[in-house]
Amino acid sequence: MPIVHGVNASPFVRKVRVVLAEKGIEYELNPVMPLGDNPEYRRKSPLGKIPCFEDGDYVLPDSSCIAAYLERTQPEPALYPADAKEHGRALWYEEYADTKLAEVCGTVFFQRVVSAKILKTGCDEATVENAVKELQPPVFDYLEGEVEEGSEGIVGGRFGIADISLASPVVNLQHAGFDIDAARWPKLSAYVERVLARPSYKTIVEEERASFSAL
Ligand SMILES: N[C@@H](CCC(=O)N[C@@H](CS)C(=O)NCC(=O)O)C(=O)O
Repeated sequence: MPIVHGVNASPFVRKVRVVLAEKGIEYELNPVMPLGDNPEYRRKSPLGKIPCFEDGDYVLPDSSCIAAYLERTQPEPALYPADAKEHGRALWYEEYADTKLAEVCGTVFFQRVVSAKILKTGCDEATVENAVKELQPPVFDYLEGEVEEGSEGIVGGRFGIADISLASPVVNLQHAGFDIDAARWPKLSAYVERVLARPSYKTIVEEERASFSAL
């Protein structure tokens, strides 16, 4: 059975797990923590980051690489658009989610959950406030303008890799006790809610909530 190395609090691990769930691929989760210095893991994931995927003698780090690989090995259900322009847009939203959105949601998650509850080194509330008031709004404004009301997917109205990628960092925001304000960003908030209501997401997020509520 394939192995996903990484812990489920990571938006990138979650993204890969949702891709696997959507494609109905069974796997084992090996809870490798980020920022470790295990030389054996470094050989598999040279940047030392999670997730890393392993299937027999095939090893592949990086959530985007893993998702693209899985699309080739198990094409159904398709998670990438067939149309070239839509495919390009899907990759763009994936990139935006993995960089900018993950950063503005991750800052809050790091302070409120990782630092305060796991490392027990306290929460820098000024950093949290800056993220919520200054860093997140322009990102949410941009996405609010990109999402079509009531659509299942941000690209062509069809669910796929862009939606999986965009919803994942928002789960970290929710774990930290925040969310996208539905009054200010109604289309984006409802869209993320629809994505997170899918069975693939629901199962994984419920499992995560149970582990976080124990902290
Ligand atoms: N582009 C990578 C990003 C992965 C990533 O940044 N993972 C974080 C955990 S959420 C990590 O392992 N950080 C440890 C480090 O940067 O050394 C992906 O999509 O998989």
